[in-house]
Amino acid sequence: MVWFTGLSGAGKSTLAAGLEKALFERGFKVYHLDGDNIRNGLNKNLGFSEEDRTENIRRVGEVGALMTDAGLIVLSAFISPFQRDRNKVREIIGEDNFIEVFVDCPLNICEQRDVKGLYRKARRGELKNFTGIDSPYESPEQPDIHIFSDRESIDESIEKLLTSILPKISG
Ligand code: GGZ
Repeated sequence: MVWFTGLSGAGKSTLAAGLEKALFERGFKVYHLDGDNIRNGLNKNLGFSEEDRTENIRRVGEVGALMTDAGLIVLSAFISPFQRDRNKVREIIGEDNFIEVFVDCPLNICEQRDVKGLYRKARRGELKNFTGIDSPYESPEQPDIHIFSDRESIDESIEKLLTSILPKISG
């Protein structure tokens, strides 16, 4: 399971989608989990309190474990702000099958991008518990792969991901 973590707007879903395509083209059976297919369905009842985020990540980990068991390469793109929650998923999936990818982008750049206007809402107080504004994000200390999305092009980042991941999932 390839686990993307990072702030909203850092580029997790974009990179997961790009990696999904690159792996699919190489013949791998791959599935991409993110807010769109998880928070609108299985995790519909969860919000953004600390407890709900922890439960969100736990369920994604369990679903990822089942899909991994079924032989899929699972890519997940969730903020997953707490190190302990990411560590738990690593335990569920198993050390050998878990690759943590830190999509690192300074908060001010994510805020400038503000693709969905959520940072602006959070700054105005219209959206509570927003990661990076009034809810914490714990950066991974030792990610398996470290992407600097403010300095690397998407293609460069995908190349970096493939170089590191292909040897682990091939044969
Ligand atoms: C963070 C929020 C919030 C709050 C709504 N905090 O940029 P997006 O829009 O598409 O991605 C964000 C997504 C985060 O959901 P996750 O399931 O990845 O979060 S976690 O892992 O912490 O459980 C953002 C949107 O949901 N969003 N409210 N308060 N992001």
